[in-house]
Amino acid sequence: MRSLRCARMAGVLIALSACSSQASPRSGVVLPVTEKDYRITSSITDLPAGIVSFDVHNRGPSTHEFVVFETNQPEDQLPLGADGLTINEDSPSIHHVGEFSEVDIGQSRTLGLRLPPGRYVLVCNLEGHYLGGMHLVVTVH
Ligand SMILES: [Cu+2]
Repeated sequence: MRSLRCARMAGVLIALSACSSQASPRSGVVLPVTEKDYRITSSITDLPAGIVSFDVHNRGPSTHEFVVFETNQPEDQLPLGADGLTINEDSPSIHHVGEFSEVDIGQSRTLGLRLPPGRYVLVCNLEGHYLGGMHLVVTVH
């Protein structure tokens, strides 16, 4: 849902692309993430600090978003915006780290981020999707 953070994201985004033909070796941890109505799941929720590749797969049945926040807030109590349906991504109690604003049905996209130790919450912040249960805590040591 956010486009103004591009400059900030550029600092942490690694040159990784699911559709790149370049044979750049993957370093760090690959974290498989599955999104579907209305859950986010991963087989890995604890990982070492460093480069993390989020392999995000949308199993539908609708388009989803993928957003990474760093926060100590309980995963189901992130601050909502005025609409009451989406997280207020500008709230001082959460820190926007990176995102895909859209992952189409059936699509897989890889988001590379350099993550320092901390607690992260992965969400889909489309209207109602977060409230529906699309959040997952990942701890980086
Ligand atoms: Cu969603």
